[in-house]
Amino acid sequence: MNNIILVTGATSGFGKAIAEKFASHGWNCIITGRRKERLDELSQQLTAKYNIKILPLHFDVQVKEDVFNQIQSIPEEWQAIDVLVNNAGLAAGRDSFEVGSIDDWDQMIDTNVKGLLYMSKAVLPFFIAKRKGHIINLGSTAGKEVYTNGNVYCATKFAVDAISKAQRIDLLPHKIKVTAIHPGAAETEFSLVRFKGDEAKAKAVYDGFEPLHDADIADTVYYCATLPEHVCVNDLVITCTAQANSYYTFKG
Ligand code: NDP
Ligand code: 8X3
Repeated sequence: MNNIILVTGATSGFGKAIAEKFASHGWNCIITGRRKERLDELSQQLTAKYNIKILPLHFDVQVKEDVFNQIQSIPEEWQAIDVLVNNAGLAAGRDSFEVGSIDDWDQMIDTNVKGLLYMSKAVLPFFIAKRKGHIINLGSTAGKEVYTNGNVYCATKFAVDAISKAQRIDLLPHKIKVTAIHPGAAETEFSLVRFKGDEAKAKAVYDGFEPLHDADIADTVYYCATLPEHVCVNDLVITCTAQANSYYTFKG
């Protein structure tokens, strides 16, 4: 019987690399995202390359009804989920507070905070039934220190930090592990999304240093997910060597 991981936001960046990492180690993967073609393509690639099964689920984590309908109708053989990775998320804009877009704020709060809450709540009955499970939440260094013009994005990642701490306490009686992983700058589609398709602006974020790669985060998630049953990494901050925290990155 293969282990099962559910990773949200598997159409790009960390989520895609996490799915590939676990698939390469024989895990069956439930992969989610809004871009159906990318989910189907990844599904075909991973099943062809590794001897595993993939269940692609196409939905928006902001839509509460869709989250619960999709998770509650997972076929029985897929319900024995071992690990939930709440990875789907984004930054929208990097503007000073007084000029920030309220639509951007809503999208970040609805995805990074409410989406993570809905997904956790929807999957928990499966974990509670077997008194075992592992929630891995993607926070950020932005959830440890607020930086200039990070305002609402930072607030959503502070919320991920707080929710992870709360889940860890409340879910203790159910023997559920909760790990929060807080990466620094990593070159994925993150900045392209943040700057709404402006490639030059997105690329400039990583000028002059080597940022984290998506595979670094996939390796870290895999490490945390495969520790012995009595061991849990609670809180992990990971940056590239050139970065100390949200403020200090050595470029050049
Ligand atoms: P990418 O933009 O490469 O990937 C984001 C993923 O999230 C995509 O698969 C996207 O899928 C999914 N997603 C976004 N919104 C939704 C939604 N409403 N419903 C469902 N899926 C959604 O970024 P990263 O891989 O870099 O980011 C992954 C996570 O890591 C995010 O939570 C981000 O905040 C966090 N992070 C990123 C860092 C970085 O520097 N890259 C550093 C620290 C944390 P689709 O568009 O198909 O729905
Ligand atoms: C992503 C890293 O520094 O752009 O969470 O906020 S940062």
